[in-house]
Amino acid sequence: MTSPESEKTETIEPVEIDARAIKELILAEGIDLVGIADAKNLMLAYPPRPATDLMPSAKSVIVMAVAHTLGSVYAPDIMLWTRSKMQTSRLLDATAEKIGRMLERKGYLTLPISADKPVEIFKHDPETGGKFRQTRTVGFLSFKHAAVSCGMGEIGRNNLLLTPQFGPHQRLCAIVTEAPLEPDSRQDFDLCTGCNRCVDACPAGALTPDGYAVDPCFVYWSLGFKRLPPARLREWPAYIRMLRQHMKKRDLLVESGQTYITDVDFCIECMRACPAGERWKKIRPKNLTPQKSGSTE
Ligand code: B12
Repeated sequence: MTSPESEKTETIEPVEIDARAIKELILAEGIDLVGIADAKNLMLAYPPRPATDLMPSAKSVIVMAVAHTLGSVYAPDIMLWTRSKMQTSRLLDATAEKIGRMLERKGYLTLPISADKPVEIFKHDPETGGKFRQTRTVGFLSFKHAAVSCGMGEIGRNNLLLTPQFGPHQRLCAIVTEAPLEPDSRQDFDLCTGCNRCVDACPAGALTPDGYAVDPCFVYWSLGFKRLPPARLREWPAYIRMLRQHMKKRDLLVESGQTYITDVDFCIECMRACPAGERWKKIRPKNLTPQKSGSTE
């Protein structure tokens, strides 16, 4: 029996599954960058999240990137960027599902991993069992590290993937598959000049020239708070003062409704401040003022 579905897909699906054909299909969907990494040779970070933990028979990891619109990056209110970010995620996720189903029709088990949540949530340190001061989250696969593994870019001082084309301004997604696709090799780039604009722009003090601290970043990104929950008794008065300041201007109930619907973020200053990205040289506005967000005092 021939179904309309199979008639339609036969004309667009490659006969042979190879890296070039898959990349062409993906780019034709509107994806800006695509690379392929060897699933058994991924660069890992801490905590390590190997692709073979997700699929022991995995051979390849396809990494895709969609650039944000620069207008949304420079928008006066972060909510405008957040909405635009959702659309980049949708394009990535829809393409990952489409390619995933196509690869499975060809006989290769395939797992698309969303550009967005879910993430694994840790209240306790898996090594020591001790309670973290601040809950930590980790992706099922690190897209940044997968992207570095296939020569798409480097990780900059802002702890983000920088590509020669778009600097840090792209959203990422990946597909883990049994399909044996020729991997792209890692490359050396010199995209991060160490200018420290991201360090200066970080409202939470999470970035320093020496590195990135996840806890203050998480607390600011999710709640707009510049202070971590108090670890000592003497830190409580300042923390309560900060909460009262926020409560004077904010309505957390209304905000959380909006956050659940549109996945509002509180901060992208480390991305915005970064001058890397060749494609945008001509259209990048000269002045960058901090974006208004729910937490702006
Ligand atoms: C969880 C998460 C967050 C969390 C935690 C960040 C973190 N680094 O852990 C929070 C909410 C804070 C966050 C913030 C941001 N994120 Co984020 N985030 C992710 C997500 C889902 C997983 C990150 C991850 O697991 N990385 C792997 C770990 C191993 O590497 P790492 O990030 O370098 O390492 C940190 C953790 O391991 C953590 N850590 C340290 N010890 C421990 C111990 C335990 C037990 C745990 C769980 C974690 C942990 O701290 C490390 C740094 O020291 C990814 C999507 C994905 N699946 O990759 C997006 C992603 C990395 N985020 C992205 C972005 C854009 C942002 C923000 C700008 C916020 C925003 N508005 O979008 C900021 C930037 C922060 C920064 N400068 O790094 C983009 C980056 C795009 C790019 N160009 O690189 C991604 C790839 C999403 C996407 N689909 O494109 N993010």
